[in-house]
Amino acid sequence: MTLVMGIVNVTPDSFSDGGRYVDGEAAIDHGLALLAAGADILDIGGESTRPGAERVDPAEERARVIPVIEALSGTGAMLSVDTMNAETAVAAVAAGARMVNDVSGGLADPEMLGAVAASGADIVLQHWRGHSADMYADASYTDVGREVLHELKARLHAAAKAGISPDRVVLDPGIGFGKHGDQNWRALRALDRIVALGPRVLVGTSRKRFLAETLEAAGAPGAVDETRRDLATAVTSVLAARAGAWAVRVHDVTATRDALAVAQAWEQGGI
Ligand code: PMM
Repeated sequence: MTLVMGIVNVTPDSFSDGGRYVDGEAAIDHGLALLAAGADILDIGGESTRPGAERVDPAEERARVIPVIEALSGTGAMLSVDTMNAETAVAAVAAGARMVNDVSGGLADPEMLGAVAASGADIVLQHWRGHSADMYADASYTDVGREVLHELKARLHAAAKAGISPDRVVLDPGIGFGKHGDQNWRALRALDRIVALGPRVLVGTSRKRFLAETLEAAGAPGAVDETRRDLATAVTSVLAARAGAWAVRVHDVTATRDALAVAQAWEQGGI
């Protein structure tokens, strides 16, 4: 079954958890709660990538995430660090992370691919066209699916050249990163072609703006609150699983686990 990656943001702001998990103790508790809810992987990040967000000083980023990784590594859970900084990635692996989730696919820090190669960790290479402060500057495509596919293939080759074999790579279409509204849906239509490249594939749609826009356009009237975004995320998780995704990255682990279990029963004709 598709794995569920629970999100632990150790930041004062993010796409959606604004201010709730700023302190380390709360982040550790949140990580434990996600594991209790059935998360297979925890993704721990100290830098917001919300559109418009400014960069965080790498030393501050490490001060946020390392104690949380150290504390959660005692659980034996698979931990991933959400960072674009090579030094943070190396420190996180030393603290117990087994995977580096780089939303820039190794583009933001020229040291990243070499550092991960040497660390022995796996790496998530996400489709990315620029930092959050100016995320939409390059959001123009003639064929989103083809371009995402092509650019991910280029990152896969760069990783191989740095000494990271494809079995250590996870590809991610980068939903919400340099993509407006429907561009996200078109990138998701390319998921089976991304899966066909060979490496594992991760999909992150959780609570993202394009889901709210879709519900506003087509769903029931009224405010699109967190509950409705989580329900929409559970649906995209099932569809990502059906397209062959190895894992989905979500805030609400319970909703997605439930949706995946129901879809599996449907496909198998029983539980
Ligand atoms: N999305 C966010 C942060 N990190 N990492 C991967 N691999 N894929 C994503 O889609 C992704 C990510 C932004 O979401 P958040 O601020 O709500 O965590």
